[in-house]
Amino acid sequence: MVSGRLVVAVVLVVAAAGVGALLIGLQPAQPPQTNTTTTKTETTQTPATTQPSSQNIVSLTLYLNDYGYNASRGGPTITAYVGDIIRIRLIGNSTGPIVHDFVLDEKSPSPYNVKSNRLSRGQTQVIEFTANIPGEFKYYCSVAPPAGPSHRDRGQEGVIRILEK
Ligand SMILES: [Cu+2]
Repeated sequence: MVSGRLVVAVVLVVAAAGVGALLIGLQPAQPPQTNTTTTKTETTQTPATTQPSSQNIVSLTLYLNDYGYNASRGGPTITAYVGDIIRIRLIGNSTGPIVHDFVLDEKSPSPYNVKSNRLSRGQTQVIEFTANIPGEFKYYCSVAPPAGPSHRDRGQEGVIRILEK
């Protein structure tokens, strides 16, 4: 009956080996080096650096008629605040060889020195200036024929008001 014992012993060894193998198998495997190098695609959100401009633009169109602005006499009252940019599109709209302009200068009287070209019918010019001095002034046409009344005397002038903020 020796062979029977041997068989039991062999079985035990095999069983032990099996348990060992099982234990090895149960060993927690090294966590796989998942190479997830979290490549953070930095979406650098550049903040909008649009500095809000506090400078307002007062924009208007004036037809240079005989003998007024947008009219046959006088002109619209232009109102702006100190610091505003005044942008005026001038359109020549005279008859015949007559020319007109837009002037805001010491003769207005005013502390400004704005003078457009003298425009004939169809000619245009955009003038722009900063309303940096408050007050109420007259803008006018400086054209004066050698004889007879000047355009201003004929009524070609208007009021511009620059208000304190
Ligand atoms: Cu004129």
